[in-house]
Amino acid sequence: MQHEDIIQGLMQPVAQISPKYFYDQLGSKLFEAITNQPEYYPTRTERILLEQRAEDIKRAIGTTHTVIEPGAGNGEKAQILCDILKPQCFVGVDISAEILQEGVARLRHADPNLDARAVIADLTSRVQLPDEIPRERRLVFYPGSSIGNFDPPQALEWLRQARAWIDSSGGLLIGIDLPKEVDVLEAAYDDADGITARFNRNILSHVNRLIGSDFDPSEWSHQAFFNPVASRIEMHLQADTSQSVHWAGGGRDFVCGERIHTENSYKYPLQVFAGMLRQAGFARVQSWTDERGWYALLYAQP
Ligand code: AVI
Repeated sequence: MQHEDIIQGLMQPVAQISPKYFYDQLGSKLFEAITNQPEYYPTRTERILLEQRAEDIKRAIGTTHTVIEPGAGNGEKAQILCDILKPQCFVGVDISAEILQEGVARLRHADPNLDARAVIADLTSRVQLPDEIPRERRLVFYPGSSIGNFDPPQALEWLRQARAWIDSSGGLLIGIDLPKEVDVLEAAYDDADGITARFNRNILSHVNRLIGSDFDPSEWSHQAFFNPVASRIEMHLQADTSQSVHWAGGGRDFVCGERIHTENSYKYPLQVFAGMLRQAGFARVQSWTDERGWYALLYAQP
């Protein structure tokens, strides 16, 4: 059955839904809105870091033939990097076809000489890149601290996949969110305008469409807190009332206060993450951080 993984997750002792299901059309728009909230510092901090350190980053990376961006979304960050590196080819990989295709079209419009392509793929599985993409001088660009949404073993597996996409002439430029004061972290995942709460609840509407369930999103509250043991923000949806939810061939009762775990966002200390890069086959690692030490960009080479 399609989306069997969703049902399996919902039937776990602590119900869970993969964060990849946040990103239907509305979810992708809400995520974009989150990145503009004053509390959500990662996107802004990364953009400023990229712009301020452009010369150093360019010097470290050198000539790049192809930029590959998994999770490219609307191509906004790709635009900044392509302006800095001037590659000949850009390959955006994303699960949201429409937004990616618009983003790639925008990049092509900004630079008609750029060979910009879209590869629609689910990044939670191994992705095979089309053979015609040249192997030399590839740069895998993974901004936005998206690596933080994988659990550490999956993150390591992802870094190994990135290593397999490049040869010895290539590299990986990756953004990570660093540990910091709990208040700052928790506010970033629970903004005053309630956009993150809407984003979290919207996963239930998406799941309803995918598996034919009858979740009532208005019966669930957004929860976001820092788990210091695992060094991660956890997002959950908490049932406001006891309720029964049904889907084709099954269902589950939730008691008032019971939670569905929807996301982890890991905050890695720089040295811990540099160690993971080495484990994944990247021998040389350089990094840049903002003045507050909140966010880091790392450039890793084989
Ligand atoms: C996409 N990802 C890096 C975001 C994060 O910060 O973990 C997703 C997000 N969830 C809530 N706010 C933002």
